[in-house]
Amino acid sequence: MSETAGKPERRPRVFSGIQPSGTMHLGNYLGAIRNWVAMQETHDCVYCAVDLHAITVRQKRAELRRGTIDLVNLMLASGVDPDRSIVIVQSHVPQHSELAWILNTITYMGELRRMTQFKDKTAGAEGESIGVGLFDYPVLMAADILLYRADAVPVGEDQKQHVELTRDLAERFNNAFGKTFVVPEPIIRGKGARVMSLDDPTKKMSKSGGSEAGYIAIMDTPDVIRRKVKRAVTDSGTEVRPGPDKPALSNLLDIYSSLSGDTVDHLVERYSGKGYAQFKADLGEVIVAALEPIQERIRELEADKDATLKVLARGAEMATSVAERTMTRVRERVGLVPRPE
Ligand code: ATP
Ligand code: LTN
Repeated sequence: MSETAGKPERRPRVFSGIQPSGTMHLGNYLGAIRNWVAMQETHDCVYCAVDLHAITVRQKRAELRRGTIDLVNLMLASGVDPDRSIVIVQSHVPQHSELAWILNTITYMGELRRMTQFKDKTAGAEGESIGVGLFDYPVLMAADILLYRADAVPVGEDQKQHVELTRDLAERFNNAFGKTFVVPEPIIRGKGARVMSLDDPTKKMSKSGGSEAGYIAIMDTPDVIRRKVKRAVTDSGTEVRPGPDKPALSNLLDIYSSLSGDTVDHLVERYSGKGYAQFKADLGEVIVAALEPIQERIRELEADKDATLKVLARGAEMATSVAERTMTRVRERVGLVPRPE
């Protein structure tokens, strides 16, 4: 920790989460986890598998359990370092749910009704059968962030509205009850922020929508990866270049550039006159090479289940101590009688 005039400088805090609700893919890695790893250099970070968010959509018990551990293993294998960052499962720290309840009391129905994710997820469904958890999802997310007094929240574009609601709730609480929460900023990264589907470059690469051909799963074998890239849709013409008339190539070039570190301009030059086939063959190898060490590390973690559980036990302990400090203050501000010792 750096020191200024003898006083330890507080590094800005980060909180982010991913739902353990399906197969993790290259979009999750490039759009989220890789940035999480980088942010450890400059921030104190809390990274969370948000299982309570995942159950706003019905999950199968065994799959949720497995998916939660898989997600934590992916974080660790990608370089999230539990000696520097706090790694937790959301349900292990019950203060998340407690704060969500209190924030519910200052949240307006109208605000939640306006959330585009809620509108998207319930499009076409009858109001009678829409789960309250889905409606309340953003309030739990606000609780996640505010509990740790996070300054910054790295998220994809789709989550910006939820971080804005979090800011509004923090300010509303502070105004009503006295300064308690830090008002957090969203961090939306440009490159890799939106990896598009391989079979439809107008849609984001996604585990829930679309077919398996559209995404590269983190654990896809080299052969599957090569095949998916080879079959990825391309645009008309033969030139390897980005552009509004080339959504598929723009996406493939972005993926290549994000993983290899080459600039897109440099790649365009390298593949000038070479055609799509050569470019795709090379891109397949770039993805295989990038995922290989992560897959290897995941296999090691899977072989030593206790190691992951130890990380989570330590994470929950550290997180609880920060979260409980915030909650003590919140309960006091609201006027809840402290539990007698
Ligand atoms: P789904 O596929 O069901 O829509 P998801 O893959 O978006 O879900 P989330 O848990 O909602 O999964 O997102 C986890 C993180 O990964 C978020 O920060 C999100 O912005 C990021 N992310 C997901 N898909 C992509 C993508 N295609 N490109 C870039 N980032 C993505
Ligand atoms: N809603 C987010 C996941 C999430 C999150 C958070 C992200 C839950 N709590 C707190 C950042 C901070 C998503 O769907 N990607």
